[in-house]
Amino acid sequence: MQKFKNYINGEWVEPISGKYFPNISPANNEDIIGDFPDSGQQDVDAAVRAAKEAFKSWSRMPAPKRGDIIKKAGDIFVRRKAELAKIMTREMGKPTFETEGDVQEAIDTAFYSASETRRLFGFTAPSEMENKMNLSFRTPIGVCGIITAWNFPVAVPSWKILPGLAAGNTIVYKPSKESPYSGVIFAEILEEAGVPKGVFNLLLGKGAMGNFIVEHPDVNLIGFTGSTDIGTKIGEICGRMNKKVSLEMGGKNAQIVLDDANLELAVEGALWGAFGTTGQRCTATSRVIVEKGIYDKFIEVIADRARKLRLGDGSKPETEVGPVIHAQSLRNCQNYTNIGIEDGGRLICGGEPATDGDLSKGTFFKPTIIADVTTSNRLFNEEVFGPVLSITKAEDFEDAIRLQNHCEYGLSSSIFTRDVNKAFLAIREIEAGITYINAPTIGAEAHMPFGGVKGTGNGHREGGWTVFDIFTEWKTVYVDYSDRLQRAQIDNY
Ligand code: UN1
Repeated sequence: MQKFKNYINGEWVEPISGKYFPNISPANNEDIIGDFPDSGQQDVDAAVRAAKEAFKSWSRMPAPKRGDIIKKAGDIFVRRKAELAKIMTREMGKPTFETEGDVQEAIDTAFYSASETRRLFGFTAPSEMENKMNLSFRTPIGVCGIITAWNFPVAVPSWKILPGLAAGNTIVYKPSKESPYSGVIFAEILEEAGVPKGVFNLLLGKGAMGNFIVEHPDVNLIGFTGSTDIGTKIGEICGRMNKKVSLEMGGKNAQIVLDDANLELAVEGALWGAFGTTGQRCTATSRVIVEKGIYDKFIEVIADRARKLRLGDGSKPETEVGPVIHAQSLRNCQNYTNIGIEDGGRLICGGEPATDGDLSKGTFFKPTIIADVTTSNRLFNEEVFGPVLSITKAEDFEDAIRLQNHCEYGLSSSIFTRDVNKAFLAIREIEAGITYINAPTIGAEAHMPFGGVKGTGNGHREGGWTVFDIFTEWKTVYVDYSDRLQRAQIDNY
């Protein structure tokens, strides 16, 4: 069995404890991918020490020079795209066409972040006094602890790590224990691109190790993507320690379909939004809210299409939907299916694990649709993170918006309509960080702000130019060239 290593201070090293854990493919429980370090406090200490030391020189390197290295990382991601996608599919399950898209998102982020190093604009403003100049510019923060989930094992860490590096920070990165191999390749790519030693450090391990990163006094910022439960705990610790923290957590994203919508398109959108990545995206469509005039027709068409989706090993070209991540997730999908029905929903299709032939070796759950789900149904309100879609009937446009906003999360949203007025009203009224018009709730692009309102996050946006608000502090500078003491607010009034 291949043994993998951590990457600390420019070296590939074994965990100090000598402990490892196996990583098993969700498509085939006989396929053990390798043994990965089960890192602990001492490994975290070593990585943070290296990152703190490396910050001194990395933060002083001219930003465009850092950009050259990140651009090179993007080129290497291009070169290794197909190979990396295969590894990602093997360890987390989604079909290869999706993992290739995942790597592409990292490529886009690399090139965008690299270009931003020539554009990390500051602001100037007139001083209220004569012969004085007011400036402000972005400065890096220090050591950033990055903790991410397995569902986008390359794209999501790239959203944080690459702009974080571009801005002059150093990184201690803990990927999910379900996708450590993708983390190893990520580190290999940054190493080959010429990221100096200590600037980027990879620590493999389980959840408890993430805590050591969060609690480490020399880690200045935490960037987290994962469950609301864990994110909230991280937020509490960072609050207590006065650490900057960016949290990207759950979603219960809804797609609204109005009577005037292009029905075929709305069905296509819901299928991709709900069952793409086997429903395991924070942006996944988990609720469809359909206006009453086309409610029955919509259910008929989508059920027919959902039943025909081809489940299987993501490495096979014919596979449309891969496995869920592990047995616990499979139980969770079953549990929410049962809740959805017990709370008054009507099972339309799926609702059970898929076990035909080779599927029995993995953790597959049939694409599931439950209709007639009302706001009192727990399925309407709680995140499943799997291929379980609920459908709810709306009386009219206003009712659809009310149902959409009846939700503790606010990440993504969508509306299918041909009525331009209703589309614009929806943009204004929907409580979510992202709203799509005539497109599904998934599919954010790397150069646009990404994040949610309400229970989804804590007010930050990754992606685009806004990610630099996370990874930089503002330095304000006053230059007085009057050669006399000018007291603000006093001498000038
Ligand atoms: C996530 O599920 O954490 O918009 C990120 C999307 C993808 C990113 C999803 N580009 O669906």
